Amino acid sequence: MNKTVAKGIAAAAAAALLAGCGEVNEENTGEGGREGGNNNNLEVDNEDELEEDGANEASENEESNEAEEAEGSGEAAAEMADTEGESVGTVSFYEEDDVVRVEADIENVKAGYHGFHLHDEAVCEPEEDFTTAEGHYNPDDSDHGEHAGDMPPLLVNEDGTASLSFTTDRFTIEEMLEDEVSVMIHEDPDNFGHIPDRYVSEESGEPGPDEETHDTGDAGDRYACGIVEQTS
Ligand SMILES: [Cu+2]
Repeated sequence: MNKTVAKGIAAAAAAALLAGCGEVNEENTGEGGREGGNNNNLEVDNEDELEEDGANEASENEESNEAEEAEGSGEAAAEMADTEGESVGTVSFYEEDDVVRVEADIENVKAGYHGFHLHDEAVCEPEEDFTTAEGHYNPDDSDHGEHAGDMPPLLVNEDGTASLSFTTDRFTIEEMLEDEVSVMIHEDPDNFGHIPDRYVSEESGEPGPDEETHDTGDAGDRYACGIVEQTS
């Protein structure tokens, strides 16, 4: 895949989008958000820890991690924090044969379905409502629903917790780390671009999904963000 070129095309094409998932902001250092509240109050669940990652033993419910790397139990992980800087859990990534297993262990999020994606930049800036994480991770310049970073929605229970485990062959851990991406939890459900033709967009006047839906899945504001970091 020619990610650099595809990313450039996607960025240019999406430049005029509204706020939300697809908003693209050209300037980005890839580093600015690293201290955006992602490293505190980590709650690490080591039940699924892999054998080669012995360093995290007995760190369950550990509360103080000062500027350390994410301590999820996978080969990569994102410590998720909301716009107030409060921890909302961890998303871990494991290499598994030819796929990547993604495990989300989430808390303190409002009940219901939430759009759940990889976004293009490893930047989580709450003061920017996480918009500087850019649009969905989409190295192939696809429409929403087919973005590499489109993941199954989070279903959050009444007590604010969610647990999700699935596999995907749309990216590898190596690609994620190389391309520097973030994980995003949105306020609203994701429609995956599934808008039947009997619906006509007010924006475009055309039936079916409009450009914003194609880019964002209409998942609304960005609720929590976490930078994907290597853990082993
Ligand atoms: Cu998103």
